[in-house]
Amino acid sequence: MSAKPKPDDIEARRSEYYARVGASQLVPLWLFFKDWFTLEPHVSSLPYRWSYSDLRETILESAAIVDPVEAERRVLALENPGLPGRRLATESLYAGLQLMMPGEIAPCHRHSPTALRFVLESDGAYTAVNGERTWMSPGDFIITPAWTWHDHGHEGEGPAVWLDVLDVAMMHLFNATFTEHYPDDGAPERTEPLDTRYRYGMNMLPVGYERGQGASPVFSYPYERTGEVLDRLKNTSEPDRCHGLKMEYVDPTSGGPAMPTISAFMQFLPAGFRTDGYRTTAGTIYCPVEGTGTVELPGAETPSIRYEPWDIFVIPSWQEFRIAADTESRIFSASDQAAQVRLGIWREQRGADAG
Ligand code: GTQ
Repeated sequence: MSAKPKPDDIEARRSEYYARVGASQLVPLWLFFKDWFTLEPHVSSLPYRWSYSDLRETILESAAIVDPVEAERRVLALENPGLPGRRLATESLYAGLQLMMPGEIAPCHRHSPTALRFVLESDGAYTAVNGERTWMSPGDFIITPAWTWHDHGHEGEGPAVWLDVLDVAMMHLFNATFTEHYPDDGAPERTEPLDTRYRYGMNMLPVGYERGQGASPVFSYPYERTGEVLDRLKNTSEPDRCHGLKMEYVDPTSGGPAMPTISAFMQFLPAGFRTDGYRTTAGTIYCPVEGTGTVELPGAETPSIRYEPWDIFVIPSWQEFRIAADTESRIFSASDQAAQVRLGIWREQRGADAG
């Protein structure tokens, strides 16, 4: 019969046991079960805002320090203050601000991480995806699907600045990161601009087109169209209590998110609109295009964040928030919702009691 050990024995026996199993690369689950299987997400990233007027000045200075050929990409990563040294905006997403000056070229490469660009300033810059150029204008949303060749150039005037969001942390987690540089500093043969839009983005598909699991074959979503959509719908739609009028950028061949890992949206909030409390497990990076307002963050160390056009702010996973628009606002956002939905783990909670 095994007697229950005496209380004075137990601590010593446990310590001895933990040391012994530890030496064999074993760890008792009961020592960390509660740390791991939390009742709710324990989130390290913090709500944070980068003001564009500060960012702009800082990124422009980098033009005198490094060129995009030496740098590969001239980008300042937006590092979340809750993730020091991690180079990430949220636990799963990297965000960076990229600068191109007139006449510059950023060399052609490809990588397994998926990228999106959201254009803040550009008059004559382009990004090419597998040889097809798309010209960039403020508010344009452009994707660079995993493993597609891409290079950027600037043939116009003034600085071109855009936000990059990449799923690098997910690729690192899976140890699935590959990068390749186009041979001999070249680039794929140029194809006709707009080819993919006419082929896949006009409510028709080539006969025999096989829908893949990957990203949208249409890679450019001009703001001219996005803005027109919001303008058309704002007067005829009742705004959602939590989102206002919010539209998702989709793969027109599947109806699903434009990228398999990252979801992207544009939302419209009327002047004076204050959203209901809301939270989601998808930590989100925002970039307002128009309007000013306040993001209220009940329970957070920073109780609120002000926003102006082109600021970039982060709302972490499971952080309750409301957006109060002072003036009519249009806000771009990107999150890992697409990946979470595919994995069957995405959650949201609507309503003022979310926190
Ligand atoms: O433009 O290809 O911000 O490869 C980070 C990695 C941008 C790009 C980034 C990249 C790029």
